[in-house]
Amino acid sequence: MEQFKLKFKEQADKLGGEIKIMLQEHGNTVIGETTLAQIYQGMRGMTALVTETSLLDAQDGIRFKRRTIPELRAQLPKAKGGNEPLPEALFYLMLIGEIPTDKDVENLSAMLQRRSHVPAYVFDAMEALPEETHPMTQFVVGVMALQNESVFAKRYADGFNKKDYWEATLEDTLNLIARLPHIAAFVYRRKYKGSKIVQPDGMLDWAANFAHMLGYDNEEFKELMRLYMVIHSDHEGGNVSAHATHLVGSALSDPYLSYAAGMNGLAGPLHGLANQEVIKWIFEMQKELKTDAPTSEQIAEYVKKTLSEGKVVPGYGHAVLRQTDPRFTAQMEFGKKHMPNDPLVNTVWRIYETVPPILQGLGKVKNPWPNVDAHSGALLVHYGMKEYEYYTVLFAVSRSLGVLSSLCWDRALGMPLERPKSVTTAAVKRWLNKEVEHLGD
Ligand code: CMX
Repeated sequence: MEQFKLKFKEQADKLGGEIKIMLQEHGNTVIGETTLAQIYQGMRGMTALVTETSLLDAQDGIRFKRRTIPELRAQLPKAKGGNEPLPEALFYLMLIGEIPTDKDVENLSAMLQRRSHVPAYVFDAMEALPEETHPMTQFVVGVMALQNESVFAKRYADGFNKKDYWEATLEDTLNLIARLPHIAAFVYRRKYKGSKIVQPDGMLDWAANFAHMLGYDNEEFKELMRLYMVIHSDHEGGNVSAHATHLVGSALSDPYLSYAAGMNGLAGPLHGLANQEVIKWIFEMQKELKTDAPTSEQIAEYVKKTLSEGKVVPGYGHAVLRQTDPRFTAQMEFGKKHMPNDPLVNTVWRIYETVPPILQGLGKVKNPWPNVDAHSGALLVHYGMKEYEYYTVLFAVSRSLGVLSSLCWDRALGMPLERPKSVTTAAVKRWLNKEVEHLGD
């Protein structure tokens, strides 16, 4: 068995043992109360999941093994001549729990390269869709077609010991992560570049090869892809894409089925699709105002118009964060370094100065600050990627690193079927009227 797999198994066995003892000693410890409002209002603040890959702090943002985004940018290995962290290194950290050496990352990149072949029938399935089909739909259809390759599904059908679930899950995870950039690049080249496919370059790292297959060989764009793939990868377990992947995986659906479910959630405008909505909204603003450099006053007026039409300001707000998202800040730093005078990027920064006080003034928005999606599109447009409907596919490729690592942990720790209790409003009323003793009776 590959060294990487053995190392993961070692970590999982150690943690599994610790959890067993912890539950024997503290299994009945109460961790909080659930209010009626919480079950009607999206379960905000309800601790109900365990996710090993990352932990979100409302003020400091996401942490991976206690490391913040700025720390990751400083500590994770880089490509030769590059300054941004390699996503393979973060994947290693999420599974093995330590910062890898350059050699570890090289081995992992090579392992992904070896597994990256996508069978022709997958592309045929995507080709069968009308070209105008949304890129996220084309992408998920590709993933679903590839499900035929699932090692977990095959071994389960043959009947295998539950002790081996983790290994088949990790096998599928590695294969899927290796192949996703090919599926994603195919969607882009098919829809926007007349199906002129770019062959992979086996000498490049995972993110740089993805950039290359998309048709962007600019070194700065490759750096952007490395940063992009790192910062979008994971945001603890309760967000829609991570939670959906985990939930579906809890039925022992294989990693292809589980990841596809998560990505259908990512394709919602309140989640990952917000990155396309941001650029669409800015382009519409520029068109209406007849300028590519709107002033703060013009932006403020446009924001008020958006709100008066009953729409959200895309890229702002968050269910957990209560500060500017450090993933926004990391992209802002990238912009200041590589394109300080770009008009669109400057507009994103002017929006950042203008929107928070307006949202604060509404008195109901819990977080008026920008999230990751407020910035990403402007950086892509700078390098010529203007097809904003495609942006969520980039997010999806990155998110595979986090949600599939989590699925490996789920299987290795023997996480059970997820099945919380639900109630009807009639049952709630009966309970409030004291007609029954327990909610749900
Ligand atoms: N613009 C306008 N109104 C907003 C808002 C925004 N950016 N963010 C929140 N609000 C509103 C909500 O719609 C809600 O209004 P109602 O009470 O009238 O329904 C109210 O403020 C309270 O919402 P909240 O508790 O602050 O936020 P939630 O946890 O319910 O929702 C989120 C979080 C992200 C869905 C919301 O802030 C939003 O819709 N933002 C815009 C879309 C976006 O950027 N999504 C991407 C999030 C990051 C990601 O997953 O990729």
